[in-house]
Amino acid sequence: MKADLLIHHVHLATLDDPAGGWGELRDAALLVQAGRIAWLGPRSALPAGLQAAREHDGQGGWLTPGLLDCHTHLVWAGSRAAEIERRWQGASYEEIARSGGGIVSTVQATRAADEAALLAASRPRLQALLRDGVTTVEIKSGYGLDTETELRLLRVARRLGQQAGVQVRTTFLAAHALPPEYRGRGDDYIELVCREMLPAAHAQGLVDAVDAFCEGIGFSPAQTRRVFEAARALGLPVKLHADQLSDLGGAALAAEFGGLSADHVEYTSEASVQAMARAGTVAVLLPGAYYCLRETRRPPVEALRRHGVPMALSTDCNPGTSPCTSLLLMLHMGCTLFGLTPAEALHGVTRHAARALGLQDECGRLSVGLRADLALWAVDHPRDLACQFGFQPRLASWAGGQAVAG
Ligand code: DI6
Ligand code: FE
Repeated sequence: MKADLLIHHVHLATLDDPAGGWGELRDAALLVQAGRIAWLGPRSALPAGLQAAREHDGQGGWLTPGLLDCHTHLVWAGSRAAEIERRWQGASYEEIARSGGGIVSTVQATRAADEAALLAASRPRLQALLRDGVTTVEIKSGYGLDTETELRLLRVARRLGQQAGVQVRTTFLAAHALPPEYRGRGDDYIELVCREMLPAAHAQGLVDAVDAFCEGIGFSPAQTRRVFEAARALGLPVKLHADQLSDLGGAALAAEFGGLSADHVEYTSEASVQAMARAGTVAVLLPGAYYCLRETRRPPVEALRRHGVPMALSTDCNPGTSPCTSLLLMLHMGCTLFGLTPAEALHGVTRHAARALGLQDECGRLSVGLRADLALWAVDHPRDLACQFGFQPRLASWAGGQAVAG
């Protein structure tokens, strides 16, 4: 047997267990051929006559699937530090948004930034995620809110992935906030999103999924439904910022459209959880935003478990509510703040995160035939990845069998 890469002297946590186990395999080895996992098993069972072009000594560490950050707004310009300071002095996120700050202030800075400036501002954020073992990142548009800038954001997102050699999935989120020039004309803006912006972005092959911010300070369920119908007409999957600050039935709406995921879900009702379970919609939990906004209402983790809704975890990396570039920290917060188990948290950034992106047959598990997206960790057990925070346990990672720098 021939292989491009042999990784040996490792333990594996395959996360390839629908029952939620670690999939532990001690004293193991893994082979990569043509960017895919070609073999894995106990080292003692390595195929006879193996010819590996390269070998990597795992130093007795743990090899897991490369992590997926399945919900980010990683491409933006400008800073919202002053606004976060205002919040610490007592102003609420909604107050700031309604007074022209919030998302709209990032939109102004982003519209003024060209592609090179956006790449330069965003690359360090991506690099930081990669140092946490991330090999797939979802990046949303939504800080342009006009056709030209939304397309620019999606192009920059794709380019970042190409330059870093990792998988980037792009989500169209023009229905993120109402641009100032459409004040009082939300329906007209949604018309523009559906008739012009989304078709233009899709025609350029820049859209993997469509998202919206369904919220009192965002768009109504009726407006969200129009965006989803436009997505469906183009054959694009949907996901939704749902029930983050109030229960508008967003998660159920996402489920009704067979959504890949409903994200945030702090205020999601049990009926909506049941709708998600029926539709196979993943709940993406975002503890960074919950923490940063000092939210007290937790997502309904118990109900999600009871109804078998897969839970993913993500950074929500964005300038206003989760200025965070550590997915490992989200594992810890998922356990501390939301009551997940370490195994649930790890599944949330691998198997279930892949599903939230429609990539469940591509990555997120260690299994023969899947992409060789791998992360190698200097830990005693993979649960340490969730139990610690601020450590930098990554020894190496590979995307499609290629070493990831960072
Ligand atoms: N919910 C969020 O947490 C982010 N977007 C959204 O719809 C926040 C975006 C921002 O404040 O810039
Ligand atoms: Fe978000």
